[in-house]
Amino acid sequence: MNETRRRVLDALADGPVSGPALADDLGVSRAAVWKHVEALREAGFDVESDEAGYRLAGVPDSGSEALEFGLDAPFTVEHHASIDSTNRRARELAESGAGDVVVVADAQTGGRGRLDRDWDSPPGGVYLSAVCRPDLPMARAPLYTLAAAVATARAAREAGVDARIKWPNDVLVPDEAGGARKLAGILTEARGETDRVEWLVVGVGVNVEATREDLPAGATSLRAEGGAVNRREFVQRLLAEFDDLRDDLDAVLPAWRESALTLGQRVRVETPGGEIVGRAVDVESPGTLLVETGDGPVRVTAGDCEHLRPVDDA
Ligand code: BT5
Repeated sequence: MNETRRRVLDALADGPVSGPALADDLGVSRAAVWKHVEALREAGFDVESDEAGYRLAGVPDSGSEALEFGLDAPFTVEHHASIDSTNRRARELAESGAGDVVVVADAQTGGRGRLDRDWDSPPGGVYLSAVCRPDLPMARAPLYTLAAAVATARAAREAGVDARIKWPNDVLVPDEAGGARKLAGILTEARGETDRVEWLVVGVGVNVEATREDLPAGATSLRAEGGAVNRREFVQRLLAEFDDLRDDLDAVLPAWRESALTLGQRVRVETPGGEIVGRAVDVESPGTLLVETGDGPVRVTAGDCEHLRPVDDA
């Protein structure tokens, strides 16, 4: 958001503040202050005014300025009510040199999962893609995916939903029947050379308001799980957690293990080289799953993982 707009917003939050005092403070005209206040109202901010001046009485749930206001991470936000895919838009921004931008949408018309699968993106969700330009060899890039999964699980738990991570990138909510439903998924895309990442786009899709009927089988949403649904707070918490972890990559694996649903479970992993069945015992840098099989330990770097219930566990 524009610097003057941000300062007006901060002053309103600390208000009441009169238009002339604010104009003086910011070194702009009263008409300029009025324009900023009107633009904020237009963006959904509740700005009250009386003889004492202007005062911020409410912040909308969504919108670029609302998402940036109070955000404890150095991202600028580009918000869309609806877009084809936030990852597609973020890649475009990355290619044009942008960094530390997050594209956020309330709905997507062409959301993508891994391997070009579809990501159902009904309105009322959180679909976001962060453009990062880390000083990192490509081999460590998967840590960003794990960091995003941890950040999402933590933000969901903060909202009152017991979210856990299934290797490598699914955020699930365990159910009473011993299964789990998918709350969120993560898709990371990157460009660079072996020794250096040029950019990373970390995309996160979270089901927030949707009912289970609106979602694919086996999916759930924060609302369906009885979570407190304030999309702005959720996005800000997720981004702040993600920002903390990307600044401290050594903390990612311990944090991932703490949130993991996969570790200790019998799993079947479909990998490009075939199927691996065994007990998932650990995750190693930069996100490799260690599976104890009948033939000894196997390290899996990529694949689709299924948690086996005792009945499948033949
Ligand atoms: C993922 O892929 O889980 C990564 C999803 C990433 C989506 C975000 S949204 C913001 C950004 N912009 C994009 O275009 N994408 C990213 P994968 O592990 O391949 O899982 C995909 C599978 O999950 C699908 O084949 C369905 O079975 C299932 N699925 C689709 N939509 C879902 C939803 N809304 N909730 C739960 N499961 C879903």
